[in-house]
Amino acid sequence: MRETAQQFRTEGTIIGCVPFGSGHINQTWLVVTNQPHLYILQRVNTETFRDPEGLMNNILMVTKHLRKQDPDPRHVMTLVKLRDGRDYILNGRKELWRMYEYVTGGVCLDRAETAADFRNSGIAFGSFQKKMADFPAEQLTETIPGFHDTPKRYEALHEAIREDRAGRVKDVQPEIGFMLEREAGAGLLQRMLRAGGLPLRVTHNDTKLNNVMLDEKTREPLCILDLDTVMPGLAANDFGDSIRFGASTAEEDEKDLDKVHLDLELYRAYAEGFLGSCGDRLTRAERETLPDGARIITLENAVRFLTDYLNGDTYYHIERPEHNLDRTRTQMALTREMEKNDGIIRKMMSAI
Ligand code: GN1
Ligand code: MG
Repeated sequence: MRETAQQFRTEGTIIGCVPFGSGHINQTWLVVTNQPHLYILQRVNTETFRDPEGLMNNILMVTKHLRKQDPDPRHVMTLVKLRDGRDYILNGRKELWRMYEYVTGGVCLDRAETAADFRNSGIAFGSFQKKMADFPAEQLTETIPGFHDTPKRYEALHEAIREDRAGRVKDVQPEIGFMLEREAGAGLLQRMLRAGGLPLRVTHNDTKLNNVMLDEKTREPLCILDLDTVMPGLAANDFGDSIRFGASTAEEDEKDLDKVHLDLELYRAYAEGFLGSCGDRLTRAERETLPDGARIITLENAVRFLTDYLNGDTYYHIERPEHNLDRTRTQMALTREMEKNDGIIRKMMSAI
């Protein structure tokens, strides 16, 4: 790995590479040198991202577009070139390696410590969307086709149930029942999109709180991380995935479900930040579907985690045998609370 890191134009000599972050798909290391400079080295999962060139082109175009509007190096991810001038390594084994400058003095949170932190992440994702609004979306590769096509995620669940590769179907009947009861409603946003009722935007599609970096001291938003899934998508999904992850009172893989609740104050704080920075760009239908986005993407994540559990844990990194099942259950608990509080949420949203 150090040999790989050495191919990039780092300042100083590389002393070591330490595993870093909490991503479920790619592998990430912090690269330490004998200079103050730090770097992030990543091996991108090319089983998941089947078009590595398209993905890296997206990132090059998107970071360039963002940098044009705000050149502060702490406000946008900066790729480090290779010594031979290339932007990334794609080797004969189809491994994709890339390096970023490490943004110093920033933090990424797995859980909001205060409502202000979460509001700031809403500002960050809202302004990301606003800055990307004039970018021609058709130039972007769809890095994972159908990524937030919820009915397609359901098809994968049905296949996993039919095949029952890990022999686990018998153990998760209540969870399967939960998903099936909600299947008909899960296609709402896709149907609206196809009927021309919602516009396609350039969206991030993985707007978890830990994908935004805040200033360690001031907690002001610095930059948006993980641009692998930036592609044409729905505003409601970006809003929704943030709520799913950050408005929860517990982490995504909490085992004790009594701890997992939807925090409406956090929900409101995020909505204020997000709408404050891009609300004027949204159509009325987009605004109205934001709570649907939150509920459906939470359900979608539950479906995806359960599918992976049934397939024998082949997609997400796991650290314990029932990790994907624990994740499924937290997402189910949050989905239920979003359903139960739908009226209150809509009232709250229309007052912002
Ligand atoms: C994955 O790797 P990470 O943690 O950034 C996943 C998201 C899920 C998320 C759940 C490419 O993101 O879609 O919502 O896990 N990314 C991909 O935590 O599948
Ligand atoms: Mg990600």
